[in-house]
Amino acid sequence: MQKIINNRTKEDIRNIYNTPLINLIFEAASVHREYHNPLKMKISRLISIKTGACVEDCAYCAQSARYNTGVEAHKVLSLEDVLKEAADAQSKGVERVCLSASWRSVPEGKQFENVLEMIAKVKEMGLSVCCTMGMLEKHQAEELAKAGIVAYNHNLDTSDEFYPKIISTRSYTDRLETIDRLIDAGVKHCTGGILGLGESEEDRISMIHKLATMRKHPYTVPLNTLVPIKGTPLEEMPQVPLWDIVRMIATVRITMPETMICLAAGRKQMIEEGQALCFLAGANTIFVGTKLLTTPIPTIDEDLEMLRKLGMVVY
Ligand code: SAM
Ligand code: DTB
Ligand code: SF4
Repeated sequence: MQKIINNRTKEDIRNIYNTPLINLIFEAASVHREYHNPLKMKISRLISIKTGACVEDCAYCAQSARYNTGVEAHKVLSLEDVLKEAADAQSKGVERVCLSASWRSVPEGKQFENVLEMIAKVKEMGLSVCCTMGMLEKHQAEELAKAGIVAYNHNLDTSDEFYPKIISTRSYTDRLETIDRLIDAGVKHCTGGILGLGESEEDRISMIHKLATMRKHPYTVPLNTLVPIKGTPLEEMPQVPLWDIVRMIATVRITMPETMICLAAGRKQMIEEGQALCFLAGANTIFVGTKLLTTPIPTIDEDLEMLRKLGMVVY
């Protein structure tokens, strides 16, 4: 087993990224089976506890209040509704849920206590819980650690250099600060990005470099491919070629061998054979259900059938 390295140079990452694809996939698949059981697929379900009306201007997002996307904003879900969705997921064999909120940063006071209660109650059902709710203060990260969440999703989305072209209402440094607070508090971070924002290959390499040189590698790297949303500045972006996604997954797998890789947004646009290549290259977790947050995904029955055909088992 190779050692876990977090001081690779950008040049190292670039060399791995530019390996001939057939060799890259083979190498990634080899690393993958040294560190993970290649037949195992973690499935989880997103529950959007607050949808839409977000004050941020992320150019890809259906939930930003700046764009006319047709997404209906709703107030924070009641505890009862959250538990209903969690029970529905559990009845289909899902063991993990991720509570998502369209907040710039996690609110203080009553609303935060409300979230902590949701986490506790969902855990009481025997499910494990992740969250993604925007930026966090130090004490909030500590409270979430106490609440016993599996991980907190907070993406870098792209490179430091390209970031201002996509989001102007917060900086890359803001994102990194929240990730630092999570690490300090002992909460695992789930940190990745999106392909297809108009970024260059160098931006993709730069994002992987940032992730692979964190003082702690992310517990999970979610890789999203842009689902173009009508009404956003990125509505006309072309579809990302499958090979780019596979190359990205393989590079993340080789540079962060212990990390889980989530094939997140974009699966609806992929054929099963394409997804199989992603799993071979190291992706080992997916979101299942009827939708992600606002966009469709394959049905859970379709997903379970695909995994059965591949001989994979869900947990
Ligand atoms: N509001 C929180 C935040 O920004 O951290 C959490 C939810 S936010 C929707 C989580 C991630 O979803 C974003 O960082 C982005 O990577 C991904 N995402 C959002 N809209 C997307 C889209 N249209 N296509 C692909 N990925 C998307
Ligand atoms: C992540 O990186 N991808 C998930 C999860 N973290 C929260 C969300 C994807 C959202 C895709 C667009 C939508 O459905 O609105
Ligand atoms: Fe808000 Fe998150 Fe969407 Fe950005 S990605 S607009 S912060 S919900």
